[in-house]
Amino acid sequence: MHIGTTLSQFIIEETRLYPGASGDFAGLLNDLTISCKFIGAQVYRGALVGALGSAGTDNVQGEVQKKLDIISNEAILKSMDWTGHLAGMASEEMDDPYAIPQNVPRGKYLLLFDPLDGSSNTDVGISVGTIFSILKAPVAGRDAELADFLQPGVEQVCAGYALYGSSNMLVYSTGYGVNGFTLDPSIGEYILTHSQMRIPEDTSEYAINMSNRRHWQKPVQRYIDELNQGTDGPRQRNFNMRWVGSMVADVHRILCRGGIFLYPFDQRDPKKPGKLRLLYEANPMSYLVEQAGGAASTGTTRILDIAPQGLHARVPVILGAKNEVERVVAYHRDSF
Ligand code: AHM
Ligand code: MG
Repeated sequence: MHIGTTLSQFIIEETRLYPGASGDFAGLLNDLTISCKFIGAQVYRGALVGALGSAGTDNVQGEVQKKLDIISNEAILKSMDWTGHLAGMASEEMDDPYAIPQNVPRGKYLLLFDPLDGSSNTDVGISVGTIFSILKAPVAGRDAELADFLQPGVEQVCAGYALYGSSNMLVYSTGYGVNGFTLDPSIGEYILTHSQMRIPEDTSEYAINMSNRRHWQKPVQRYIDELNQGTDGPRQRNFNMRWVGSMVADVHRILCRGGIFLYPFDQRDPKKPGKLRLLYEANPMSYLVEQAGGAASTGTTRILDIAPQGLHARVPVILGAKNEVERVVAYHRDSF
């Protein structure tokens, strides 16, 4: 019996790949993972500590906030704001970027996060997660401004998520592939369990909220209709559907056993070209998916190339198995 590679060990070893690294980044990532242990613990205690249910407030997107949204947001802010590694933070749960307290030195990184993605699922015992994206501050050592956060996803220096599922798992990438760690609650450490996760180029499994079919554009309707025709249709084989409704869980499944995930453009609200937010949902997940050999597109544009229009900008998301994503992109090209 031995402990295995701990996340802290792995982070330090990986940092050695970056000559001249100061250790700031390793410190930042280590601190962030402590919040993920804390949030996981609150999610798992759930009703025992009165953490389920709504908080009675709305966030900037007009969505009802759950108590756990607020607990998770505060946990990350408070465990990260004193570290000196950050010039600013931005979250799904806050209208504007969060300013680092006056007495703390300004660091060289920006942290963007969705503190509890899929939180409407907490009340019914379904997996949820924390998504994060780390950028370099354009100017280190001063307070970050809104414009500093509006960098395309290719600029991310790290992206990842914690999944609070049947285990608490931490999955991240700094550009050298994607690695997954499972929390061993008996010692309170994340241990490397999923080395170099890869997404096969082909798949027979897709994830989409089918109830929105009537709102989609033609290329996505065509793609999904063909999958649903199974052996009788042009794909000449059967496809299986899974939809957890927590992006972290749906993407985690794709990193573990392949698949394609779509939250496409839909025509319900012209002000919202999709449901998912670019900076702290689509970008970090697209980074992970590309690092694992998959692809991520809006249907017409590579997600990581998009110049963000605002902190909470939304985009259509189609990601996962490369050949399937390319097929959906080709259907878009054919129809416009
Ligand atoms: P949230 O950040 O408010 O939780 O919303 C994002 C979630 C994603 O995790 C998930 O893929 C999607 O919303 C599910 O949407 P729907 O309820 O339309 O199926
Ligand atoms: Mg979310």
